Amino acid sequence: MSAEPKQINPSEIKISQTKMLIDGKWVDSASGKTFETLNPATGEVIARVAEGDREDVDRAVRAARKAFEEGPWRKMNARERGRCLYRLADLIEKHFDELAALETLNNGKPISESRSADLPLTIECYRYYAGWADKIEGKTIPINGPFFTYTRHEPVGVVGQIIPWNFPLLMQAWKWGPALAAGCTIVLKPAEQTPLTALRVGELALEAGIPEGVINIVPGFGETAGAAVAEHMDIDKVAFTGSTEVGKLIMQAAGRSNLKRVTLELGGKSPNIIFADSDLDAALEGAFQGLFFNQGQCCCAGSRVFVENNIYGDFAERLVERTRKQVVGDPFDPRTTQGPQVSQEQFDQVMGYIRSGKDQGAKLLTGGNPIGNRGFFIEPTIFADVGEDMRIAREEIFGPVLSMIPFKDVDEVIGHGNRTMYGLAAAVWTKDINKAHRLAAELKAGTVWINCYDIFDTAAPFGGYKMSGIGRELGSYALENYTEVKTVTVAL
Ligand code: TXE
Repeated sequence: MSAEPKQINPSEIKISQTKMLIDGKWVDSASGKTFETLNPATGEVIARVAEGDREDVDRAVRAARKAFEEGPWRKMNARERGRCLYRLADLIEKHFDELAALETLNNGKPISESRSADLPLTIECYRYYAGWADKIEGKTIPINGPFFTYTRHEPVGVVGQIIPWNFPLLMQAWKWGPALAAGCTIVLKPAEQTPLTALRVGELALEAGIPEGVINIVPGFGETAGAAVAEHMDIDKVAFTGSTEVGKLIMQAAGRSNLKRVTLELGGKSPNIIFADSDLDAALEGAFQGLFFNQGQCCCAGSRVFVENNIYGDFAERLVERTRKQVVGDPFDPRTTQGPQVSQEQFDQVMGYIRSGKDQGAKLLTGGNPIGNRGFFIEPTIFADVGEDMRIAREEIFGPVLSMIPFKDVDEVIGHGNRTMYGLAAAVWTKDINKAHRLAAELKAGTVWINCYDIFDTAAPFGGYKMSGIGRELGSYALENYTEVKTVTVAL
């Protein structure tokens, strides 16, 4: 990371790329259409970006197919593929300030967080998978008879990747890292709200020496460009991060088309469970950050905070007190800890949930209102006494709205914590090691944090139970998504 930046003037941020990347060239869309991308802090247009559709996805898939079958990527020494990824990580690091500013401009997240979380995690992810490129190994297997059997882990082929807007750079890295290490070629559709850093990283990928056609980027909308990826007959695998609703559509499209492999990382309603015997200062910060980090726009947000009865009142008071220290405002001010929601649509959705919480009788402890009349800012909001059947307890809000729910004992909180269609993450705060491990085993979630929250590492797998998704990203597990296992048997 470089030294602390000076205050950035958003109008001085350079937008170097607004076209789409197909076969190593930056091109306009086939239709010539473009769409606006906005600064969520002001609602103003930053740039117009090439709008991809079916024909562009087709072109991108043809390029990716050619690069996969004929190009140097799959046949290149695995170690050289790794070197390309290391160079990409180095280039992202070299352009750290520029990319952090661009991410904040397009997404609205505080610059301090782009710099302390998004950029470092992105760079780390590319480096981690660079190291994997030459370590994807098969097995030898002792079968009956005079045979020699071994497995080859081969790249799955052309992969379609559809990503959301909440962590644009990082979601691109989670998708590109393992796919490129495995030797796949890619058609990426970034979210329509936040295409700018994806395109800039595309430029850096070419500079890093990733050959033409290996990565293709088609910005555009979900129902058009995204659906074309999901339905394409020549895409071997689709990886999607976004809403559960669209995750279902992706799976249906895969089923209707060519049974492409599907991995999904979807929504959540994660329980954050606080026992009276925990380190309450740490639990308080964990409850606060677990929800309010990234404007509440995290798939693993701890949006249901369960607090043991005997500390519930005090904890609520302290949590409200803590929200007063949240600095909501200009995401380029280094002191800001909460920026705007990403779009008008998301702002409206979150405000709708706040209204429903009030209407259904939850107790509003703080917040609940928009801030200012420019950009998509919402006060940090806390509801107490949230009933199990209320919409704010069941549905993903994806905004700065925390729901507090009291509980009496371990059995009750396990039951309640698991009564959700989601299962992405959970956290438990206690000093009792037995209780901690019992909950870790019984909570149906892909990640359980004990006495911490949002601890992410490129090496640790992440993904969901139930309707939070299919498959695991990160770590060595993610490589399985991008490889086919071939069994070879030789008669001796
Ligand atoms: O998601 P979408 P949206 C949740 C969160 C949020 C809600 C809606 O609750 O409030 O989803 O957000 C592409 N075929 N998450 O509308 O629509 C789309 O262009 C193919 C959770 O932004 O799922 C974008 O690139 N693709 C989440 C991506 O899917 C389609 C992160 C995500 O958009 C498509 C984001 C279609 N028919 C939202 N329709 C997480 N798990 O982190 C849309 N897309």
